[in-house]
Amino acid sequence: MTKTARAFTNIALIKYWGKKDQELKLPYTNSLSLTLDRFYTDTSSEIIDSNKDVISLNDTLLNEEESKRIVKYLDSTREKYDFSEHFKINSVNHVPTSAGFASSASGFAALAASIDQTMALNLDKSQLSILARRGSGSASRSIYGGFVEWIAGDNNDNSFAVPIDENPDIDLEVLSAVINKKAKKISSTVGMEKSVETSPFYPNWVKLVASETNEIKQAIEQKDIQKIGEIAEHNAMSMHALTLSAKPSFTYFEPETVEIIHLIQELRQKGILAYVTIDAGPNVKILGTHKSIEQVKSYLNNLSDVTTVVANIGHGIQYF
Ligand code: 2P0
Repeated sequence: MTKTARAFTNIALIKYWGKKDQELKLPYTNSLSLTLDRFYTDTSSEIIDSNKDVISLNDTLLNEEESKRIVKYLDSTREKYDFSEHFKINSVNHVPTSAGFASSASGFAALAASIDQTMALNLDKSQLSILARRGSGSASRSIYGGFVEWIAGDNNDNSFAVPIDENPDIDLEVLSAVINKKAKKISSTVGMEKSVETSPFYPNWVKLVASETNEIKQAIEQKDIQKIGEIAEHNAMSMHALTLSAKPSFTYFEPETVEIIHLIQELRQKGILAYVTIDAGPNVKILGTHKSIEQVKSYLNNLSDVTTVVANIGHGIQYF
């Protein structure tokens, strides 16, 4: 019977933004994330008697061009683990684009876990994280639940995620505010490359991430949501400062992004505990408590062209 691997998406509180090795996906810095419960990818794989992989996404067969990134990934996995089998892969994303999250983190984590199962590679969690990382950097963190740190490392074998607290007892929720607008997209892969190459602030970013990673780990241990929020917001804004200071300058922000940032700052002045974090797109994720997120939601629902969805803390890889 074919088993299915399920991986949940994660939101970075300390962002991964820049690679020192493109091919291996080795980052310049550590990063730290929270795995979320609402959005996940289910992937199953079976060995087929063919020399070509057959890939379906959301029950639709992908053509050669669309399958390219996954086939390349499978080729490197075959080489690394020295097997020649090809697969029929079915991946179903429960990460609606309308929820404002990218699916590459949960997608490659679920794919890595599925291949591990089907080929009985018996990888431990660190090896699984390495395998997921080769597909997409942020996927390395989706192996675990709760708070997770990806240790940058300096070679293929020592760049993987470690759990910080998989089941934290903390009243922390994430509200995704999705801006219903099709913006011109600069992929995160390209965006981080441009930032590394051209932003004069990049060396400072590397230093900042080192200190903020230590600070946020203390705040997590102390279950200090205000401190977690302050650090995460500052880290996200600093990442976006790298895009604004690139040559040529670019930004993922849309007018509505800035409008929501201002709204959250105003709500904080009214005593509502809420902080923003933003990835390589215009949508805003808001960190807060169950109570404060309910309050934020009611304000955001007054904005046109913005939809909201709330997530709680999620699990690591599951199989069924
Ligand atoms: C993160 N992002 O830490 C950062 C913050 C987006 C902004 O990881 O090139 O799809 O495949 O390794 O993992 C998104 O980048 O990039 C990302 P690749 P990935 O979550």
